[in-house]
Amino acid sequence: MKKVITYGTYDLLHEGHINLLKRARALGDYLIVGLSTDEFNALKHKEAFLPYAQRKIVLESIKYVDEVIPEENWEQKISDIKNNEVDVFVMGDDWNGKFDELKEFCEVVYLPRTPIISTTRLKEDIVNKVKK
Ligand code: C2G
Repeated sequence: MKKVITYGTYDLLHEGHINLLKRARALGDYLIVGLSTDEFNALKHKEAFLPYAQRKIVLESIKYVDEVIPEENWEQKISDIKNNEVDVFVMGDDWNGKFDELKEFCEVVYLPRTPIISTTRLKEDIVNKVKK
């Protein structure tokens, strides 16, 4: 079984997230998502609109996702890859090159981001709509 792993906040799920998960899953037979905890998001200077528990429920309902584990720090990727016998690490190419050190442990694939859409933009659009 070829196992794939990817990481992210996956807040306010949108097409860009789904496109990434779909393509990541297609690279193997089993997809694990390391979902950023609220505490780790604080380290990323990122505040999710939805708490971890809700983001986890949403991710686990997606047909491309086989397992969700907590992402609590930057350093856990190597142990996650080893402990889960991961063959492929995938991220969107906004992270291009940032995780090349993982090439020692598995294949590293950066996939083109879906243009335009982002959680930040969604939040801005919602605020602007409500103001009208
Ligand atoms: N993504 C994408 N296209 C978009 C938006 C996001 O392909 N329009 C991808 C990102 O490249 C990432 C994944 O969807 O691979 C999740 O995006 P985020 O939730 O924004 O993840 P991020 O905050 O970048 O966290 O250790 C890695 C970090 O946890 C990544």
